[in-house]
Amino acid sequence: MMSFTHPAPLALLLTLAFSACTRSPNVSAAEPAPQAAPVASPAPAALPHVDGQRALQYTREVVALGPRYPGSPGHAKTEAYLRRQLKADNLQEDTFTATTPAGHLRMTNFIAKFPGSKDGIIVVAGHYETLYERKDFVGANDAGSSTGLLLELAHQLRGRKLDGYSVWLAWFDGEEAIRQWSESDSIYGSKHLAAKWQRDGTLKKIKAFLLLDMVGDADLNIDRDANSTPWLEDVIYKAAADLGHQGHFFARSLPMEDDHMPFARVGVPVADLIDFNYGPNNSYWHSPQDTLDKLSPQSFQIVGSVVLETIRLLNQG
Ligand code: 1BN
Ligand code: ZN
Repeated sequence: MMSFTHPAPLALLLTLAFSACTRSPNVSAAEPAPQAAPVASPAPAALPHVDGQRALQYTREVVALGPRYPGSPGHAKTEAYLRRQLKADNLQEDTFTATTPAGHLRMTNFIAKFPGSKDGIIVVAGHYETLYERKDFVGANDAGSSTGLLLELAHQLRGRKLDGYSVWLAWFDGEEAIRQWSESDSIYGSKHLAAKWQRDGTLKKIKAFLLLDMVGDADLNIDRDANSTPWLEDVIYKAAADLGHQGHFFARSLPMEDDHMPFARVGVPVADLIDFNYGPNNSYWHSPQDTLDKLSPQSFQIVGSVVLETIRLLNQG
């Protein structure tokens, strides 16, 4: 049985020692199957180890479905793909009708729940849809990367007994503006889910909300978001430093408006892990150049392992 409760150096050693057995033998061929991670004897189950190649493979498969803006064929295919990948994961679908400048649009958030022994929830989220009516934009990094990395986190958490807080993974719809980014025209999915979780009491149980966006850039520099919760960013930085990845974190600080804001506004501790410098002067952002060749498995591995280490630290505190 894996545990998040080992001291960091031991956890790291065991992670490294067992990392070979956590890899799927053939992740570059067919769509990775949504199987439970092995838990049976004789070998003890490995600690979760993020496989950057597999995260990139999930991303590749999502990108291959085409532009995935609400109402597009690629969006419907992505919904079906997420359902297939997450069918073993207590998947909840949150479908709603968004009122947008283009009229009423049907949107769906997906939430996969991995129960823990401790009272409280850590949410890790990202968005999966792409820019509205942009047929020239496949969004490999924005936000194929977070879609793929969240699927790899699900792969790691699947079938494990979590000793700490429950971990809920969320794939948001409707992050991008339909016409022009504003408070009313953006982040439709996260606004909807935060309001729903406020009504049903879920928000009170959330200990931390970690947002992933644009995390696959080969030139990885995660910004420190001035709208996020400082103590939670400090935990993330400690996690990064403990793993030797601090050089990729928080060299620059800037305020980000993104899917974490509806949760921040109602008092949930939040952190937006975003690399908002994508290509020369951020020129690949929202451009047809946001393609798979700009991404690296190492970046997925770094961000994913920092997320898991952050969860382990939060469980200790
Ligand atoms: C991030 C990726 N965002 C959209 N796609 C949020 C954002 C909105 C970033 C406006 C900068 C400006
Ligand atoms: Zn975007």
